[in-house]
Order: sequence, then structure tokens, then C-alpha cells
Amino acid sequence: MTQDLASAIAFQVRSTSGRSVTASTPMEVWQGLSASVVGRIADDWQATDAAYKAGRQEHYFSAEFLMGRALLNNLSNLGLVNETREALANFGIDLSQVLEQEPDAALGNGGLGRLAACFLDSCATLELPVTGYGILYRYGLFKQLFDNGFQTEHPDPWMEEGYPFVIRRQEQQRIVRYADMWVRAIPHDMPITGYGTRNVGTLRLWKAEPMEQFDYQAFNSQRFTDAIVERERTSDISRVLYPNDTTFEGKVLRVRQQYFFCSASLQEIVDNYIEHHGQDLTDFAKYNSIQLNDTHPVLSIPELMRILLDDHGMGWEQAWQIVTHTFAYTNHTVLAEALEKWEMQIFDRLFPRICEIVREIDRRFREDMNKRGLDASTIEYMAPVSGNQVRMAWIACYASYSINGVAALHTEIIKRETLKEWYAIWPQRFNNKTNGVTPRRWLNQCNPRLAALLTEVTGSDAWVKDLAVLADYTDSVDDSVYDRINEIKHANKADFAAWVAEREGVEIDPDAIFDVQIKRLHEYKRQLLNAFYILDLYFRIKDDPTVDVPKRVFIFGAKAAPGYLRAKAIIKFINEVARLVNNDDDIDGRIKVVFVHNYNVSPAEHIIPAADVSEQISMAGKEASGTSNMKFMMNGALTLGTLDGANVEILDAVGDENSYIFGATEEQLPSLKRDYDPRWHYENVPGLKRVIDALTDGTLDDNGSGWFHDLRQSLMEPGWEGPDVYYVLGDFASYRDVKDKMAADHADAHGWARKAWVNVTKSGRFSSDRTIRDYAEQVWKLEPVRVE
Ligand code: GL2
Repeated sequence: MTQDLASAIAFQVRSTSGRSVTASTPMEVWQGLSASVVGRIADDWQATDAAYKAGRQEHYFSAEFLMGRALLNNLSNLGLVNETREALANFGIDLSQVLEQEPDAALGNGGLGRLAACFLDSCATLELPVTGYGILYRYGLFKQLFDNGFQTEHPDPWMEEGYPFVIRRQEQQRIVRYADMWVRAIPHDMPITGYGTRNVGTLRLWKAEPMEQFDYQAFNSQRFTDAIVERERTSDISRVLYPNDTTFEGKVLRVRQQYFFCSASLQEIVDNYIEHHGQDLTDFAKYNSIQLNDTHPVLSIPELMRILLDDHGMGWEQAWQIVTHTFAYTNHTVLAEALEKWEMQIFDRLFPRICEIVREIDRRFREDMNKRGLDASTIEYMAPVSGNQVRMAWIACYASYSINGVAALHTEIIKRETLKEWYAIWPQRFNNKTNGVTPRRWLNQCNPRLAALLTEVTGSDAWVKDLAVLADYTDSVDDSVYDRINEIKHANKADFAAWVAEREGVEIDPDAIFDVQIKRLHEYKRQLLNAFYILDLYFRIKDDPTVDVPKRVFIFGAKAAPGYLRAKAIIKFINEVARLVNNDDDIDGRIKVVFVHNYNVSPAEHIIPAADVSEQISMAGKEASGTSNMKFMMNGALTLGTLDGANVEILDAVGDENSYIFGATEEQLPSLKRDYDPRWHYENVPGLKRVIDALTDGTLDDNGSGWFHDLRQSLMEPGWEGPDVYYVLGDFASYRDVKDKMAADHADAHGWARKAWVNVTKSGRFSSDRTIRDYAEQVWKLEPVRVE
């Protein structure tokens, strides 16, 4: 078997590189090995596709799929990791070195895009007929470097060297029509393998290409450059992922992107319906449902109306009936700045027919609400079009048969506040689907030591597909398991320390507590609170260098949206805190701060298994769910967090004694903020003043940018959003108390291991398999389709 595999791999590597395996570069080996994996699954993939297309299907529309690396994931799903390792070893090649060649497919910003990727994994594993649809961005999320502590952004041409896991399907292209141009949408398919199944799902990513290779007329009439420019204008559409996480930017190119993938995907879905079920589209919603991952794909709603009305001659009522039984909408944030509102003029310019349809949706909405007796101002507030703006979330709520939030608390907030007007009319549409993460990537693959222990303790690898089984073992293991937990964590930390030393040039001690905050940089996530704690701890040690404190490593990973200056200021600040504490002789290595640059899916796979502490410290009510909290929990890190998003449910699963909760609750905040005076905290919370002052008194250097002064002002001065909007100073004292206590508790190795074990074994409900089962049963009405 290994011999077969070895020769299959060798054949592919040779065809890729044009030389022998041993003479090929690790990148060429990665290319060849990846191609041979695609070859292995080809038949199953084809069979799955055929089986899914014949019955009821779910389509997951998302502008983002943060896939990360594919090779290990596929090898692991196919049960080929060990054999491949041996096969390569025969050539003197180290599999891990080959795996590290792979670029991350970073086609997403953060949690929302990664959720979509975890969902595809679960759908394949659960054998559910679900296809993902998105955009083949040529440049993924920007690559982040630090220049003197400042973030700089660089392009990420992730496919430039070739990428065997996307297959171009030229023959299945569609045409997307804008008023000012027509473009070809070329589908590129990524196979989605599942664990322990032969089903192979599909992620279909559309690439924009010009209708003709060249405008030959322009070309022939000596206007060569004009012809090229025109060509580039088309390719612009799928050129780059917009780097904003939870903020809306009204760029024309962005709305073009959204329409592009919605239109191409819907054309295909309708054509497939016709091929299998005939020209009469009455039963469309019986065979198709579409999940809208946030409002980014909401243009699908008027676009499906257009296809039904114009291309298939249907009347409005019937078409609307179909549309409103097809779409389901997931809301991912309550932040006002995320709400997509497009100017009507843009719609009018790009797609006048869509514009017309949106106006008609608006007209009928107003008529309908009038009949229901709503007052004029409520109707104006809820209307799909108001002034000259189209409101994407409102269209989604009006047209969807299901509206869900992503954690219990978040769903309550959207019912009570964000979407309360819609909840009042259509309460039955609202439901909660708490997020989850795939235990394949986020435990089995990234933490092989812990995975082996779980298999040993439970007697099989059934947990990989059914994580909830671990709950049976929470209380039934003996002390030797706790010792093993500690050994595993220590070994993971040693591996991670080596990785950090090489990648970031910082030495860290695996015996220290590894305290981690990795997520997008956003004020509401409060990386600043964490940094203030570190600075305060630094000053405490400076006060008395002989003080006995547990050794700590504080690890950050975060990208800031390029235009979000305050977030960039926080990055600079953390980097300056790192410079200060890492190089102070009084500290003597007792505190280390590491800011991992270019945080992404694959760095996360190195960081999470090595974490002791998971920082989930957003201001309560702001983080819709969070998903890194779940990944950490699965890997035995304890949550240090507020009662926000899914933290609430994590706490519920593990109990008070196995997590560290602090801070104002969502319920308390309105009254706390009513007469909030950050200056009081600044003056009265011991130690806080010197921390805040360090921003501007010369302790830390922002290189003349003025950014640290702005940070101070944002906390202390009543700006137009009020001082300290995210309650950093208000929560500081309680954060410090809990974090100190946590550090002290870590000294009890056995007690800590016990807590870690409870976290691991109670993480079953945060598997994306659970989430997807709930969507399939309650929203999608979807049955598994098994491919034999
Ligand atoms: C987010 C939320 O901020 C995050 O809390 C949630 O876990 C994910 C997935 O549901 O969605 N919303 C959002 O716009 N982004 C997120 O990460 N970018």
C-alpha cells in the first residue's frame, strides 16, 4: 500500500516538477502530492456531485471562505497521513516540511469566513448535500508585516505558484450582466472531503474574466493599451478581498463583487433545477434553499426575482412566494457600522433592472405594512429603500423564511434590539444557531498528541465525528490522565516556542503560562485591556523587582483593517509594550510579549494547542459569538472572558469553577454607562493612572504619529461617541483581579489539568457538526445523501 502510494506520489511530483522526486523542491513536492490527492478523490467527487444535484440541496452563499491549508486536512480525512509520511520518508522527505509550503487560502477576514469553512467540513462529514458559493479572490486577506511596530499591508497572491485544490470548470461558465459591462464568471471548484465518508462536497468559487480575450477592434486599431485596460476592469471584480471585518465600506467594486457571485450562482442553481425537474419552476423552493451568510449575498433576493420574472416569465406573486421560501439569513453582528446600505444611484448605474425590482419590493413592503397597521415612522424605518439608500439587512429580514443569530445571547439581542421590529411581526422566523468549529482541523489535526490521548481514553476515534461522546469521560478518568494532559500541553508549548523563535525571533519559556488573544483587532474586542494589564504587571514588578510572580507569556495575533487607524494604534502600542518588557533586566524574562505577525488559519493551528489561557474579553453584548473561544476550549485552554457571545454557553458547559469570568454584563452596562466617568477609574483604581499616563509620558514611543495620544483621548475625553465607549477602564479592576487569580491557580498543576480536561470533554456542543445538524433539521429541512 505504502509502495502504491509512494509511486503514485512520485509520478505526480515528477509530472509537476519535470525532475525526480529527490531533486524536486519542497514546493514541487507539495504541488505533486496535492494533485495526487485530488486524483484519489476524483471519482467520489463526481459521484457526490451527481447524487446531490438530483435531490433537495442547500446552497451556502458567502463572500468569504477562510479555508486555510488543504493538504493535511484532506490527507487526514482520507486516513492517509501516516502512509504519506512513510512514503515521503522513503525519498528522504519530511512531510511536515512539505505541509509548511502550502499557502493559506485566506479568502476571509476572520470568524465569519472561518465559520463558513468549518460548516463545509461538517456538511461533508455529515453527508449533507450542501454546496458553498463564493468568489475566487486573486488576492486574499493582506499579508501583515511590522515595520518598527507599525502594521504594514502587502498583497497575498496565494495561487500564483499554482494551487492543485481548485479546478477550473471553464465549460460551466455563466455571463453576469451589468449595465456597463458583461463579464464571464468561470467556476473554480474546491473539493471538500469529510471525515470517514466517501462523500466529497464542493466549494464553488467564481472568477471574473472578460467576455473576449481581447477587444480585437481596439487591439487592431492601435489601441492596444485600451484593450488591456478594459480587460483588467473585468478582472478587477474578483481581484481582491475587502479587508474589513464587521465594517461596511460602500465601494462600487464591492457591490459588483456581491452581484457577481450571487448572479452566477443563482443562474447555475436555476439551470440545474430545470435539468432535473423541468421548466416549471413552481417547486424551486422544494429542491433548493439558500443560506445567506450575513448581508453580503443579499442581492441574491432581487436577482432570483429577476431570473424568475424576466427569464422565466413568472408573475410577481408567484416569484415572491418562491423567493420567500428559498432564502434564510444569518446575522453575524450587532455593530451598527456593519449594516450594509447601498446608495440607490450605484444600483441604478450597475443594474437598473435590479434597482427596479428593489423599488417594487419596497413599494409592496410599505403597502403590506400599512395593511398591518404599522405607523408611518416604523414603516419608514423598516423599509427596504429609504431616502436614496437600499438597506440590505432589511431586505434579508423581509424576504427570508428564517433569521438566525449565532449564539444564544446574540439571538436574544437581535430579537430585543437590532431586529425587534421584524421580530414583532414574524417571531416564528427567528431562531438561534450557536456557532461551532470543526474538531477535525481544530483538534484532531492541529493537536495530534491530545487527539491520541482522547482516542486512547475513549477506546476509539469515534469522538472525531461525534465530539459529544467525550462528555462521558469528564469525571471518569484517573490522575494519570491529568498528568498526561500536562505533559501534552508542555510538549505543545515547547513546539510552539521553537516556532515563535524561528518566526518572530523571540525566546519564550514553555514553563511559563501561555496567555493568548488571537482575533481581528477591534476596539470592542479590547486588546487594549489586555495590554493595560501587562503594562500594569510590568510596573508592579518594577516597584519591587523581587516580587514573586508566575512567569507569563502574552501572545497576540491580530490584523487591523488598513483604514482603521485606532486599531493600528493599538497594534503599535502592544508592540511597544513588548519592546519595553521583553528588554528590561528587572523583568528578567518573567513577562514576555509576542505579537505573531500575519495571523491566519495556519498560525492559529500552531498557537491554539499551546495555549493555557484563552482571552475572550470583548465588552459584553458586542461579540456576536466568537469561535476561537471554542477552539481553545477544545484544546484545553481555560477561558478568561466576559459574559459575551458564546462565552456564556461555554461557561454554562464547564461551570464557574472551570473558567474565569469578569466584567460588566450586557444587562448591567446600560445603567453603568449612563453616568460613566472613566476619569474616576483613572484616579481611583490603583495602578491605572500610571498605565494610562504611559501612553503619553514618554514611557512608550509612537514615533511622532500622535496615535498614543489619540488612544488616551479615546478613553478619557467625551468624544462624540462618549469617552471609553468599550468600557476598558470600567472593567480594568475586575479583569486584573480575575487574571491574577488565574495565574496563581496555574501553580496547582493537577487542579489546572482537571479544569483543562473538563473544558476538552465538554466541548462537544461547540462542534460545527452540532451546529450544522441543527441548521439541517430546523432550517434547511435537509436529509443526508450517502455516496457509496
Ligand atoms: C462575526 C462576529 O464578529 C463573530 O463574533 C462571530 O463569531 C462570527 C461568526 O458568526 O461573525 N461577524 C462578522 O461580521 N465577522 C465575524 O467574525 N467578521
